[in-house]
Amino acid sequence: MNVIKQILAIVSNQKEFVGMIGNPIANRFGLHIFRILLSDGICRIRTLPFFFLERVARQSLAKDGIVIIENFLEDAEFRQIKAEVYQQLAALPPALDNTELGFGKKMAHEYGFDRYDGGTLNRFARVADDSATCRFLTKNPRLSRLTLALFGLRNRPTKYFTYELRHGDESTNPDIQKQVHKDTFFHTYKLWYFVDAVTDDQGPFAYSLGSQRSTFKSLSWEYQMSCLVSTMPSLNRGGSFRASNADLQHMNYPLPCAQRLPANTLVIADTKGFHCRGNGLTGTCRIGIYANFRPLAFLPFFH
Ligand SMILES: O=C(O)CCC(=O)C(=O)O
Ligand SMILES: [Fe+2]
Repeated sequence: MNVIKQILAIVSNQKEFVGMIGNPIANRFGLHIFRILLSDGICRIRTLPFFFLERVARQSLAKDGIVIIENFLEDAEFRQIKAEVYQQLAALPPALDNTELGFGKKMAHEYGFDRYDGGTLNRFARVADDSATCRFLTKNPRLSRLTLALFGLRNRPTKYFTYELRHGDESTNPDIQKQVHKDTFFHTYKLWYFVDAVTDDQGPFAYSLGSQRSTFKSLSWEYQMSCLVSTMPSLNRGGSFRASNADLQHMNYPLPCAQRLPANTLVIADTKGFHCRGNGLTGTCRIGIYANFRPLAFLPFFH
């Protein structure tokens, strides 16, 4: 029974290097690389039926790993959503104080949940069915075309949250999302719709363009990392590998590029690629709508 479970783990989304996934011999034989290449292939099959939709966005995601659409909504829609987002966030009870160092646990509340990444506070509040956000954004027909074309997944309005990110003090409790990393070994997607301009003060999302594409050099780095973390239990086995600037250079990937953007911009990123959160001013907020679409890495259809 346990053997079957371990084998099934290989074709699951598990990214932590524990059990079979963290087996040093299996990784020496290339298990991690096998999972990357197989999930890359499955991802192509998943999006294939929608090849005729959103050609420009699809090309941009395939090339750069990120799609940026400025002026995504009509001005009147954008203004309504912005007002609604501010109203909703202002009505939330104050966030609990942070008592932990590092990546915090999800703190569930009736409005959604809060989470600290080091000193950075993330507040996620569910989007109501009768809201302007739902009418104009989460049920937007173009967004439905984009999720099909880019992820091969049906858009689901319940995935979206009103989102406030408040930067903490890096010197007392550093935010590990500010180190360059990849979220997973397979293609997975995050989406932000910003209701304010994002400048350096707000700590813009930064992305290493093209780093979602597997290359010989990136796979050889992944191979070394997989052997390293599976043989040294003291290392972080979370599977969201961190990369130094030297690592990126070695893989021929550019350094992450900060996405300073105007309000009313939609950003979709494949967070298999290397990225990080910019270091914003302590106490400054980045506000908008957020969604995380994580496909089943080894299942092309029927999500
Ligand atoms: O907030 C950001 O800019 C990105 C944080 C991050 O690394 C993530 O959500 O995966
Ligand atoms: Fe990330």
